[in-house]
Amino acid sequence: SERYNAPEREKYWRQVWREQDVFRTPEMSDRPKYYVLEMFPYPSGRIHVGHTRNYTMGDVVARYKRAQGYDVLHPMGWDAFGMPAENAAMAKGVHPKEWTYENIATMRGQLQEMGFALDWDREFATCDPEYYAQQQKLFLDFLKHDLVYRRMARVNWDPVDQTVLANEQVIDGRGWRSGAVVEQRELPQWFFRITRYADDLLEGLDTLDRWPEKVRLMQKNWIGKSEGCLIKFKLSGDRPADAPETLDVFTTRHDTIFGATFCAIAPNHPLAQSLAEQDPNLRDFIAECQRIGTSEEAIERAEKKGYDTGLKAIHPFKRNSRLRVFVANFVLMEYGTGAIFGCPAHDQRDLDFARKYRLNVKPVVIPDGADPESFKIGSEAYTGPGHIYNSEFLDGLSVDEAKEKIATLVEERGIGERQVKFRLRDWGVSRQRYWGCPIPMIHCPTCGIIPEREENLPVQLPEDVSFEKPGNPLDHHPTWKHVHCPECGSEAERETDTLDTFVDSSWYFARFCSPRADTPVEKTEADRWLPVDQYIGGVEHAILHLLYARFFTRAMRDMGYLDLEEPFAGLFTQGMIVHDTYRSQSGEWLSPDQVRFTEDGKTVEIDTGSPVTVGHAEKMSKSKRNTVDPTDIVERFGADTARWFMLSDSPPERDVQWTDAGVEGAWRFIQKLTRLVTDAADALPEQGTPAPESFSNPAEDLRRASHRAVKAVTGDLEALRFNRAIAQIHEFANKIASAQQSDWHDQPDFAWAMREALEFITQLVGPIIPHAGEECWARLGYNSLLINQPWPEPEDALLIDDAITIAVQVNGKRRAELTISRDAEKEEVERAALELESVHRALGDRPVKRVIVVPQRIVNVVA
Ligand code: ANZ
Ligand code: ZN
Repeated sequence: SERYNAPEREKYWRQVWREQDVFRTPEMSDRPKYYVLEMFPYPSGRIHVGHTRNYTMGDVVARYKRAQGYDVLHPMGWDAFGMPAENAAMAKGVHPKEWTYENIATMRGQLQEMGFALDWDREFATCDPEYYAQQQKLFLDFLKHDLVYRRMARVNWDPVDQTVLANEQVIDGRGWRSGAVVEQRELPQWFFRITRYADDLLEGLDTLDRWPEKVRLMQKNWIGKSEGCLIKFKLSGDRPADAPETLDVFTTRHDTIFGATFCAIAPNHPLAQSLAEQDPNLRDFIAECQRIGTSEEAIERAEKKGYDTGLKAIHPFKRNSRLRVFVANFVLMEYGTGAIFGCPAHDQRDLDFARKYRLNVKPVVIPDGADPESFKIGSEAYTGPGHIYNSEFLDGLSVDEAKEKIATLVEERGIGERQVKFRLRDWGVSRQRYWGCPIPMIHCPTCGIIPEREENLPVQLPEDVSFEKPGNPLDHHPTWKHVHCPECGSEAERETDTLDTFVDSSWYFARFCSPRADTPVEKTEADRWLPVDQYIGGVEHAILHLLYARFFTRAMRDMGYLDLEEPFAGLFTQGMIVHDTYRSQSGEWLSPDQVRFTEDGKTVEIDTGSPVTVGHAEKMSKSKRNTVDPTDIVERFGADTARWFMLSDSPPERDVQWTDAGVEGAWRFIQKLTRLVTDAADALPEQGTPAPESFSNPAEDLRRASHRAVKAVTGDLEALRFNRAIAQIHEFANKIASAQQSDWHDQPDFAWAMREALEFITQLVGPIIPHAGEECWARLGYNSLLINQPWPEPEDALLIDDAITIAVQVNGKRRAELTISRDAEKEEVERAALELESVHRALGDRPVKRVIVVPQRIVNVVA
């Protein structure tokens, strides 16, 4: 038969869907709801196949749940603020707004081409003033609830570009664009008080049983709850006049207190700062430390360095032991108290430091059973379990017992206390950028910093901005920031910082419930749809985005907007699509159409014939020229081919290798499926023909395969095992194909079973390759759309592996047949027999006296 022209037919089906408005979210009903969401894209230019795998998974879930009878919400939008738009403005002179909305238009078209069942009426971009107006409203609510504040904070400052840089824009201590050595500056910054929810965010993780374990663990570590102890060390030596008498350290290993051999403070600790006033060398050292940057990773990687202040800290339990006090680059001001006692034997950083400055290494914890004489610390600190020794009154105690003892003593003596610290910091949301949500605050010389009035929202971005001068265009706009104070009317200035784009993505999922509301969310709609039942996205967002969204949900709950804590009940993190890369001998990246494969298995450049270096399975990136544009695939093979291919072979959480062979394989399957349906269609009974009384063996056999396929694929889709669902469907298709080899159409029962099989396979592929699904459904004679069909339900009797059929009698008269597993227990056979409709009828009102079961033969119900 004729080939199925996918690209052409797909266009037709998409038009039918559009005309019948089938993707519209249903009105409120009694049906259960299901909210499926994929992390919304950044409109960078074009959709990339890597994205489409993610959206295909979401689409399969959305279509499957819809068939299961759920009201499904499946929206799409754009995470549209951010640096790349400004970079494009600087590089190409396009306005960020124009650049962004043009990209959105292109990418929307590409997503529509993939046939995703998305409710486009709910679309929005975070740079739409309607969206950020509501975000500004939320900001003001946060302010009222004391969830926003302003304080000085360190930022990376690029002295050439005159701009603040994000940590990831600092590369080896230099500005990513200017190449200038980055400085640390203190600037007033806005913060969200996420730490108020630290405990709550931690505890909530336990309820997220449909999240990957590794993501929960990453969040847990990020929040980083530590139960420890604050200990005050008396200072001696030449202390600056304004310095306190004690050095407060935070430790989680107070059991190792007798192993302390030095103390260290952060370069920006107040004590370091005041010492530096008198000491130019220390000033230089501090400046050097600050060049490492503010990111924890950078600090972790840097070589451990210190500067001896000359001060001494007196050991709290050993009066005659005086510890040197260093300023050290590995101590962070932002954690604990910004000061530590160092115990080199049991902490690796301390050990590296001690080796460098020739400090004492004194082990105080020894593994149980080890010999104290021969137990030595080499280049690795001992951080394992054991008991305490070399520690006077602590000797012999376990680590936990020793901690308990020290904490109690410290509290009794008033030289410290038990403390819980979190690694989690408040969230700095200020960005000195143009293309972001303006912070709705006003600086008045008389009234201070006050909120813009709600009725004046949104504080809209000006469009006439210039990117010629370095720095924040909002700041040097001639008029925008000049306003009158809403309180006193005097001349005032708008805040020119905009919000971190992570703010935009922290509540968009809630906005989708009522995207046009003139409040951030409409309560009834949010109550109807939230939480998101299935969220799908990249593991790169496992920490910040998800944590911020969880924070926003809690904050919005406390402000009365929402009635839940956890925004995402189910989370799935998908793997990437990877692709070979090709590099010429001179090191240039080549695109796949510049190379060919020789017969003896080499890869060569088409133009020159010279050999090419192949990089296997690398992440797709424009610079390596190994990206695949979904539009090319859609035009050549059809969207279904791309959809089928991306979910085949690899488990969805793993990476999948993009190969031409794989794409062709998917295309061939779709051809095979449509051929199976088309070739059989004319010989099938009419749709809706009642089932024959009984089935011959080959027909029965086909029916079993059909019902088993339904059962198996359902289970796989429920568990998001798309590749396994596809494998089951392949097997089922082979079964149908071999059944079609026989003379099935002459036998009405077999023909009936064939229709059933073809309907089932069409329904099963529907969520994955929806265009081909509609095509087959129509070829099976239906005028209705497949997308509106309920999901098929397998008959239990046909699922039984080794089934037999036995007669059921009532008072000795044959009344029914029972199909049941050959090795069913007597009780099971009895129960199944009594459930039969015809047995009920035969019994009427008479009570059952006895049931006689002859296994594998007969059941007699005696009334
Ligand atoms: C003494 C000690 C001995 C420590 C030992 C560890 C091992 P967690 O558990 O992650 O909370 N620390 C405290 N404040 C710090 C800061 N601002 N910058 C860098 N390090 C800091 O980490 C707590 C431990 O990290 C503390 O316990 C402290 O070192 C260090 F064998 O105190 B410990
Ligand atoms: Zn004022």
